[in-house]
Amino acid sequence: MSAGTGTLATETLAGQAVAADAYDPMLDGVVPYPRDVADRYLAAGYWGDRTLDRLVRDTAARRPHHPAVIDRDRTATYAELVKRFDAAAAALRARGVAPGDRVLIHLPNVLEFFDAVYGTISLGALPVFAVHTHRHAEMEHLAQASGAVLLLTSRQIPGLDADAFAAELAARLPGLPLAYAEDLCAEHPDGAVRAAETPAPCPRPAHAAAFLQLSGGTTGRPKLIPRTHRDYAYSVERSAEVCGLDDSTVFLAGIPLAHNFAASSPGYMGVLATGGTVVAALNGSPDLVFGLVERHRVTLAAAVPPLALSWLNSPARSRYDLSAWKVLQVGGAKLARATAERIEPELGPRLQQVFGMAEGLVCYTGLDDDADTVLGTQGRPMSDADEVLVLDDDGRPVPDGSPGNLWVRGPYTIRGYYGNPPANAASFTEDGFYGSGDIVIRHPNGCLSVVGRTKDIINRGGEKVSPDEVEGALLRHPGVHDASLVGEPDEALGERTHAYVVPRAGAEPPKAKALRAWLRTSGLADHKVPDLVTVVDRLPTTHVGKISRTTLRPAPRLPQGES
Ligand code: OOB
Repeated sequence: MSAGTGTLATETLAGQAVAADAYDPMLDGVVPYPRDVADRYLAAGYWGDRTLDRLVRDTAARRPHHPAVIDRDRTATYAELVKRFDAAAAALRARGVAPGDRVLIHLPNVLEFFDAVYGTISLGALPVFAVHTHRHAEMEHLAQASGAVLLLTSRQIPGLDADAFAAELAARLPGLPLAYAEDLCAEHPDGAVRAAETPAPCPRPAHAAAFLQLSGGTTGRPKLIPRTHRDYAYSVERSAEVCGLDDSTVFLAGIPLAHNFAASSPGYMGVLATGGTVVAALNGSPDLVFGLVERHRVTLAAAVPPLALSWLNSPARSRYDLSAWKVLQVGGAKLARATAERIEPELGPRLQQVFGMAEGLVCYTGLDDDADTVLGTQGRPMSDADEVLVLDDDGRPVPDGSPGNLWVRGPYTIRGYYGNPPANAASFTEDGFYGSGDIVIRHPNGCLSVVGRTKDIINRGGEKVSPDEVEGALLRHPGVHDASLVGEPDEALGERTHAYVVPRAGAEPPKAKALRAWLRTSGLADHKVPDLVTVVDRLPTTHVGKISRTTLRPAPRLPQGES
């Protein structure tokens, strides 16, 4: 089953095989950091030698009996969690997964998510982070793009008939075996993992690629983002420091743990590296979240803006004791100032804005920043090694206070997507700066405000929707001649999706409700089904005949002074 592992030399470090060359990320298609830059990051201590499972194993050695993960009525202490990783790794190995293989992870926020992720990592294989709301259309793309050898899914995905989903995938992806993460530890219950079959913790060195994340901030289908152990470990540990985590932190994510925000900013990885407790919430509904905050004395929670708004507007909050809750992090999409202003007075916790991207850069507002900074900016880059440029369309720096395109380079920002030279040519400069497509204003104190996006992706409450993908799905409907999807301002979501559909001549014009139902059954994730559908006679075009999404959009999307 092994693919793309590169060559593992036999030099030995603490009994483990490591690559002789500490620069090669050991995965085809990964763009490495230039050697002189890597030397600088190593010498300055940004990069260390711990793998991501090692961060948790070290905590387990320090406080084995502390609760690490709580999922409903199940609590795993650190010692138990690490045993589960080893059992899961042994089960995966028994299924033929080898170091360097890719494993598609499709799990909600449950204890088994940790088995799947860290079991895969402990084996030296690479998780590919699908989101549990993805369905077969996304799975096919991700399986193909990553070359995954196994899909790990769950019987606990809300609203999904797991057996029917498995049967459908087996028919569409006959070459991709599927396993339930719930079976991994059952196949190798704690005591049954014999020393001989327990793989050594992660046989890959810290400079190797650790996993593939999905891009959220660009156009088209999600691209695969390779992160190395050492760059991600730095991002996680620096985040934990900036956010003031300690071993009394109790963290709850209202969003999927598979997303970069909930994973590393500081996310479950930051908490598990520091010695706190992660409370797994199956969804972000106010009653569930408030109940967990009260019961487990949650101190830190992470949400996207629409979720934060739903918590704010829920009458349920007065019924719960939320007094332990110190900080609410909001990120993933622009938080309206009016919402930001209500958080501390109405909900209790202090607000921390988080502006990040799976490609790397993460910015935080500080817990002691003044009100204008916390309410009106998305924070400052977390590392003094982040090189942030704000440039006009001709690549010239714009002064502080003026909007410009964001470009970034640094010790935890990737140098290229996985196996995707065209995307790299479009999004990276030759000297390694990543262009996020965000239009930002830098303030004199170094904080950034996000004011728009140059690219077309629609940010529907933190869920990124690609017009190309939805239009492609619409075009497969027999009654549709052409279609265009645009984002429109929406109070709750930030942006909602609006599909303009041209009916096929001679066919019965599709009805909005039926079309939306059809998209769902065609395998598109729920959040990608358009919020509004309007049937039109024709779509506006540019001078060269391309469909003009700009003309369809109801209002100018950028502040004055920009074009
Ligand atoms: C996070 O990561 P992605 O990869 O899903 O999306 C990145 C894009 C950014 O380029 C930006 O367009 C948008 O999402 N975004 C924000 C934002 N945070 C992200 N736009 C405005 N305000 C914010 N606070 O979304 C992500 C990764 C790590 C931490 C937090 C979010």
